[in-house]
Formats: sequence, C-alpha cells, structure tokens
Amino acid sequence: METAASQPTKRPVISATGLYTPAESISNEELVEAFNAYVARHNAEHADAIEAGEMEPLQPSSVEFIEKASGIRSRHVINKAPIIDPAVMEPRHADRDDEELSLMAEIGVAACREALERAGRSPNDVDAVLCAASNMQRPYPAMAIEIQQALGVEGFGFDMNVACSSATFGIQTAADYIRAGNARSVLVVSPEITSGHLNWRDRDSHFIFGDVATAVLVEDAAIAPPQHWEILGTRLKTVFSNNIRNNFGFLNRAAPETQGTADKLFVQEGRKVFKEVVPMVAQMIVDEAERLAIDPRALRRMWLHQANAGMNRLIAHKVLGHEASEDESPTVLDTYGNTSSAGSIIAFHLHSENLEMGDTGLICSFGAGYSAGTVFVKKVG
Ligand code: CO8
Repeated sequence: METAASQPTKRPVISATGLYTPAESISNEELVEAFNAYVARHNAEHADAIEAGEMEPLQPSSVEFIEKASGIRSRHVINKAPIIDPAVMEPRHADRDDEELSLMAEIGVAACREALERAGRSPNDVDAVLCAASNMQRPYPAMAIEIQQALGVEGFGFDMNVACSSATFGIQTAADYIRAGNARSVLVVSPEITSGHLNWRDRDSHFIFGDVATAVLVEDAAIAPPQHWEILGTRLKTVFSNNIRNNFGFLNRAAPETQGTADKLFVQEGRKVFKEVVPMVAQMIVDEAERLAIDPRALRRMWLHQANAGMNRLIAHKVLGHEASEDESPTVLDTYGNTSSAGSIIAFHLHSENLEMGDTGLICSFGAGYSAGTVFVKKVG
C-alpha cells in the first residue's frame, strides 16, 4: 500500500512562459504632444477663470521629465487613437456581445497559447487557470473561467488581484496546488489592460502604464519538459498602504455630477512609494535568499517588477552589492512601460534563454497593497 511517506515529492517548476504584446505603441513624444494639446485646450477654455485667479492653469508634461524620472520611453496599448486624441484621452473599445470572447480574455488566451506551445503542451493537459491581474474587466463570471473555456481546459479557474504582485502571488498559489497534489499543470495568466484604469489627463502619472498579457505554466517536475525552471522557493508579503489606490468599484460608483472623478482611476504618491517599497523589497529578497541558502550576491539574474528604472537600480544594488548591469537586471520598462503584474514576467520571458543550466535567478514583483512576491528559480535541463 502507498503511504504518504512513500509518495514521490511533487516539485513545482516553471515549464514555459507566453507573452502577448499589442501591435500599437505610443512614444513619449506622441504622448506628450497629445497631453500638451489637451492642456492648451483646457487652459484656453478656462482662460477667464485662470485670469481671475479662480483656477490654476494646467502645466505641460515633458519627454525629458518622463524619461529621467521613470526610464520609460514608450508603451504598448490595445487602442492608441482615442488615447492620444486630446478631445478623448482614454481608451475606447467597441462593446462586445456576451457570446463573444471578451477583450481581457482574448489577450490572456494569446499569452497562454504561446506558453503551452513553448512547453509542447495541449490544453487537455492543464488542470487549472488562475487569472492574476490588477483589474478584472468585470466581477463575474471570472475571467479565468472564460479563458479556461476558450483554451479548452478541463478543471477549474478563478481570478485573483494583488495589483502589481498578482503574477508572483499566482505562481505561489499554483506551486502550492502542485505540492498538495490538487493539480499537476496550472496556467497563471496576467492580462493587464492598464490603459483602462490610468488617468491619461493626469500629468503626474499619464506616462506610467502600458497594456500586455503574460502567461506562466507552472507544473509538477515529473511531467514538465526536460528544460524548465525549478522553483526553489516563493515568499509573499503585504503591508497595507493607501499610497497606490484605485477606488473604482460597484459600491462607490461616481455620482453623475462627479462622473470621471480621478480617484476612480489609478492614483499614487509616487515619491512615498519609491522610498517605502525599495527597502522593504530589498530586505525581503535578502531574507528569503538566506532562508533558501542562496547567496544573493551570486544571483545570475534578477527579473524585477518594471515600475521605475531608478527603483530597480537601487533594489538590485542592495541585493547584489554592486551596480547591476543590464545583463544582471534586464529592463523592459523602456519599451513596455509599467505593465503592472506582467512586468517581471515579460523580463523573464524575453531575457532568460541565454542562462546556463544550474544558473539561479529571481523573479520579483512589488506594488499596490503594498504587496511583494519573490520566486527564486534555477535553470534545469
Ligand atoms: N512632466 C514634467 N514635469 C512633471 C511631470 C510631467 N509629466 N510630472 C511631474 N512633474 C514635475 C512635478 O511637478 C515636480 O515638480 P516640482 O519639483 O517643481 O514640484 C517634479 O516633476 C517631480 O515630481 P515627482 O515628485 O512626482 O516626480 P518623481 O521624481 O518622484 O517621479 C514617479 C515620479 C515616476 C511616479 C516616481 O515617483 C515613481 O516611479 N515612483 C514609484 C512608483 C511605483 O512604483 N508605483 C507602483 C505603481 S504599480 C502598482 O502597484 C499599481 C498597480 C495597478 C495598476 C494600475 C494601472 C493603471
């Protein structure tokens, strides 16, 4: 008789990842031109009130500021034209019939298909789909279940939201299912349509985000493709903070006279976030490395959350003990912008092929909540 002790240990690994990148992108120059046209228009419309001192004029944005403050040069979006139309400045998507695949599911499915293809896996092999992202397109039915159905996956799916840390929280959840024997193959999909909850009229943040979708296939090592990434350990942390917040929701819809109120979109105290999150995350990485008996200074690569180039430089320096090279801590923020939970997964997807077998690296996310997640991995094959 097989006892619990004699059962083979289930070891979760990352079998493959997938990425969907929208075809359209907006450069800083295009973004600032549209923003400044909106500012000029707004100030002209309110010239009398501004002249009378009843209203402050809006200030223009600048390409130089954006690049220097954030490291972002461009961002992909699903629907560019209305965002850079100074009279609209928000994404507009045609309504879809309930029988059609919804937009968020569509881009999630594209990322999942690539992950499955790269793993040589069929949807029949997958047991669960976790849709882990900052905002869901609707409360229910869960986006994950729609993605599951579109892919043709049996089993179960559900949504989870831990803002920018959603993907790493999803990876740990999937890994735990595998360890517990509740699933052998789990897709963690992060479709991030950030353009829908960014205030494109807000000078302080209009440049930050971009749209994308990623997928991570987490599996039991026993069924994984020969080359994969062993998950050495995961660690999650949350500490409540109002410094990054979005009040959109069914209980606090804006009253008609305040429709479009800015706090129903992304708002943040960017400086405070920077100062508070950097030490928290750096310490968390070092502590977790110690727990796993990994020398953080010997990490071959860090695939960090992509929110701000300066933030990543500081975190990587604190962990590695020296200024990180692009090879040690790759950037995708310059062309993708901040893609919330997808950022560290894009970096991993695009910059992990050239590592050697046995190399150890770290996928790390941090963001609203506050929330942070670490996934230490080793290339095996
Ligand atoms: N153009 C020109 N000047 C500007 C602009 C602009 N666009 N914006 C601000 N300025 C000016 C300000 O007026 C200010 O001027 P002064 O000094 O005269 O007052 C000066 O520039 C400096 O402004 P800031 O202090 O705001 O600028 P910072 O240097 O702090 O940079 C950043 C701002 C880039 C926002 C920076 O603080 C940062 O990146 N912080 C970290 C943010 C972060 O990591 N946030 C995490 C968000 S991700 C997350 O978890 C949310 C998930 C939900 C997804 C939502 C999708 C929409």
